[in-house]
Amino acid sequence: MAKLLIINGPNLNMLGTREPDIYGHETLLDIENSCITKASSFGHNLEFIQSNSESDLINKIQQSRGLVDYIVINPAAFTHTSVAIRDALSAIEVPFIEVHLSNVFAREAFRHHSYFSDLAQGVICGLGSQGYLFAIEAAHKFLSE
Ligand code: CA2
Repeated sequence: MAKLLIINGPNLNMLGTREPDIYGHETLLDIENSCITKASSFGHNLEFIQSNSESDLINKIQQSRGLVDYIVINPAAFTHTSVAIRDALSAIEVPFIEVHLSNVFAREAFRHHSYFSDLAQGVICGLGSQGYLFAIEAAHKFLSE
Protein backbone atom coordinates (compact mmCIF):
# COMPACT_ATOMS: atom_id res chain seq x y z
CA MET A 1 0.00 0.00 0.00
CA ALA A 2 1.37 3.40 -1.01
CA LYS A 3 0.54 6.82 0.36
CA LEU A 4 -0.73 9.27 -2.28
CA LEU A 5 -1.25 12.97 -1.64
CA ILE A 6 -3.49 15.13 -3.83
CA ILE A 7 -2.90 18.85 -3.43
CA ASN A 8 -5.27 21.52 -4.72
CA GLY A 9 -4.46 25.20 -4.89
CA PRO A 10 -6.45 28.43 -4.53
CA ASN A 11 -10.12 28.80 -5.42
CA LEU A 12 -10.61 25.13 -6.25
CA ASN A 13 -12.83 25.00 -3.14
CA MET A 14 -15.36 26.92 -5.29
CA LEU A 15 -15.70 24.13 -7.86
CA GLY A 16 -19.28 23.32 -8.76
CA THR A 17 -20.58 26.71 -7.67
CA ARG A 18 -19.27 29.01 -10.44
CA GLU A 19 -17.81 28.83 -13.97
CA PRO A 20 -19.11 25.30 -14.72
CA ASP A 21 -18.43 25.87 -18.43
CA ILE A 22 -14.69 25.95 -17.66
CA TYR A 23 -14.36 23.75 -14.57
CA GLY A 24 -17.40 21.45 -14.70
CA HIS A 25 -20.29 20.84 -12.32
CA GLU A 26 -18.56 18.60 -9.80
CA THR A 27 -17.59 19.94 -6.39
CA LEU A 28 -14.14 19.37 -4.93
CA LEU A 29 -15.75 16.90 -2.51
CA ASP A 30 -17.14 14.93 -5.48
CA ILE A 31 -13.62 14.80 -6.95
CA GLU A 32 -12.13 13.81 -3.59
CA ASN A 33 -14.61 10.93 -3.26
CA SER A 34 -13.83 9.68 -6.80
CA CYS A 35 -10.10 9.88 -6.08
CA ILE A 36 -10.43 7.95 -2.81
CA THR A 37 -12.48 5.25 -4.59
CA LYS A 38 -9.87 4.97 -7.36
CA ALA A 39 -6.89 4.88 -4.98
CA SER A 40 -8.65 2.32 -2.75
CA SER A 41 -9.28 0.09 -5.78
CA PHE A 42 -5.48 -0.13 -6.10
CA GLY A 43 -5.06 -0.64 -2.36
CA HIS A 44 -3.53 2.79 -1.79
CA ASN A 45 -4.11 5.32 0.96
CA LEU A 46 -5.00 8.80 -0.30
CA GLU A 47 -4.99 12.19 1.39
CA PHE A 48 -6.74 15.02 -0.45
CA ILE A 49 -6.15 18.64 0.55
CA GLN A 50 -6.97 22.14 -0.69
CA SER A 51 -5.66 25.49 0.46
CA ASN A 52 -5.88 29.06 -0.71
CA SER A 53 -2.63 29.82 1.11
CA GLU A 54 0.77 29.45 -0.56
CA SER A 55 2.48 28.96 2.81
CA ASP A 56 0.06 26.16 3.81
CA LEU A 57 0.82 24.36 0.56
CA ILE A 58 4.58 24.76 1.02
CA ASN A 59 4.39 23.50 4.63
CA LYS A 60 2.33 20.49 3.59
CA ILE A 61 4.78 19.64 0.79
CA GLN A 62 7.76 19.95 3.16
CA GLN A 63 6.04 17.69 5.72
CA SER A 64 5.45 15.05 3.03
CA ARG A 65 9.14 14.27 2.65
CA GLY A 66 9.71 10.59 3.43
CA LEU A 67 6.02 10.05 4.29
CA VAL A 68 4.33 10.26 0.89
CA ASP A 69 5.11 8.08 -2.12
CA TYR A 70 3.48 10.13 -4.83
CA ILE A 71 1.90 13.57 -5.25
CA VAL A 72 -0.78 14.72 -7.67
CA ILE A 73 -1.00 18.50 -7.67
CA ASN A 74 -3.31 21.04 -9.24
CA PRO A 75 -1.51 24.22 -8.14
CA ALA A 76 -4.34 26.33 -9.70
CA ALA A 77 -3.23 29.95 -10.15
CA PHE A 78 0.05 29.22 -8.31
CA THR A 79 0.98 27.16 -11.40
CA HIS A 80 1.82 30.39 -13.14
CA THR A 81 3.40 32.31 -10.26
CA SER A 82 4.98 30.21 -7.54
CA VAL A 83 8.73 29.60 -7.54
CA ALA A 84 8.33 28.85 -3.81
CA ILE A 85 6.01 25.86 -4.32
CA ARG A 86 8.22 24.67 -7.17
CA ASP A 87 11.27 24.79 -4.87
CA ALA A 88 9.41 22.83 -2.16
CA LEU A 89 8.43 20.09 -4.61
CA SER A 90 11.94 19.96 -6.00
CA ALA A 91 13.45 19.67 -2.50
CA ILE A 92 11.36 16.74 -1.24
CA GLU A 93 12.13 14.50 -4.22
CA VAL A 94 8.68 12.88 -4.30
CA PRO A 95 7.52 12.13 -7.86
CA PHE A 96 4.50 14.11 -8.93
CA ILE A 97 2.00 14.70 -11.72
CA GLU A 98 0.60 18.15 -12.48
CA VAL A 99 -3.13 18.20 -13.24
CA HIS A 100 -5.38 20.94 -14.59
CA LEU A 101 -9.11 20.64 -15.12
CA SER A 102 -9.12 23.03 -18.06
CA ASN A 103 -6.93 23.05 -21.14
CA VAL A 104 -4.65 25.86 -20.06
CA PHE A 105 -3.17 26.07 -23.58
CA ALA A 106 -6.57 26.97 -25.02
CA ARG A 107 -6.87 29.88 -22.57
CA GLU A 108 -5.06 33.16 -21.88
CA ALA A 109 -1.32 33.32 -22.68
CA PHE A 110 -0.42 33.81 -19.00
CA ARG A 111 -1.73 30.29 -18.31
CA HIS A 112 0.62 28.71 -20.88
CA HIS A 113 3.63 28.81 -18.57
CA SER A 114 3.93 26.52 -15.56
CA TYR A 115 6.64 26.58 -12.89
CA PHE A 116 6.01 22.85 -12.34
CA SER A 117 5.82 21.06 -15.69
CA ASP A 118 9.55 20.50 -16.21
CA LEU A 119 9.85 18.87 -12.76
CA ALA A 120 6.69 16.75 -13.10
CA GLN A 121 6.68 13.15 -14.26
CA GLY A 122 3.73 14.13 -16.41
CA VAL A 123 1.15 16.83 -17.00
CA ILE A 124 -2.57 16.25 -17.63
CA CYS A 125 -4.82 19.13 -18.65
CA GLY A 126 -8.17 19.73 -20.27
CA LEU A 127 -9.81 16.44 -19.28
CA GLY A 128 -11.75 17.80 -16.32
CA SER A 129 -11.89 15.78 -13.11
CA GLN A 130 -10.96 12.61 -15.04
CA GLY A 131 -7.43 14.02 -15.08
CA TYR A 132 -7.07 13.28 -11.36
CA LEU A 133 -8.17 9.68 -11.89
CA PHE A 134 -5.77 9.20 -14.80
CA ALA A 135 -2.99 10.62 -12.61
CA ILE A 136 -3.80 8.11 -9.84
CA GLU A 137 -3.66 5.29 -12.41
CA ALA A 138 -0.29 6.53 -13.67
CA ALA A 139 1.01 6.83 -10.10
CA HIS A 140 -0.13 3.27 -9.37
CA LYS A 141 1.64 1.97 -12.49
CA PHE A 142 4.83 3.85 -11.60
CA LEU A 143 4.79 2.61 -8.00
CA SER A 144 4.14 -0.97 -9.09
CA GLU A 145 7.13 -1.10 -11.43
O1 CA2 B 1 -7.65 24.26 -15.02
C1 CA2 B 1 -7.20 24.22 -13.86
O2 CA2 B 1 -7.32 23.23 -13.14
C2 CA2 B 1 -6.49 25.44 -13.29
O3 CA2 B 1 -5.41 24.99 -12.48
C3 CA2 B 1 -7.53 26.17 -12.47
C4 CA2 B 1 -7.04 27.50 -11.91
C5 CA2 B 1 -6.41 28.35 -12.99
O4 CA2 B 1 -5.85 29.52 -12.42
C6 CA2 B 1 -5.33 27.60 -13.78
O5 CA2 B 1 -4.85 28.44 -14.80
C7 CA2 B 1 -5.91 26.33 -14.37
C8 CA2 B 1 -8.19 28.29 -11.28
C9 CA2 B 1 -9.00 27.54 -10.26
C10 CA2 B 1 -10.20 28.36 -9.92
O6 CA2 B 1 -11.27 27.49 -9.67
C11 CA2 B 1 -12.53 28.02 -9.69
C12 CA2 B 1 -13.55 27.13 -9.50
C13 CA2 B 1 -14.85 27.56 -9.53
C14 CA2 B 1 -15.13 28.89 -9.69
C15 CA2 B 1 -14.12 29.78 -9.88
C16 CA2 B 1 -12.80 29.35 -9.86
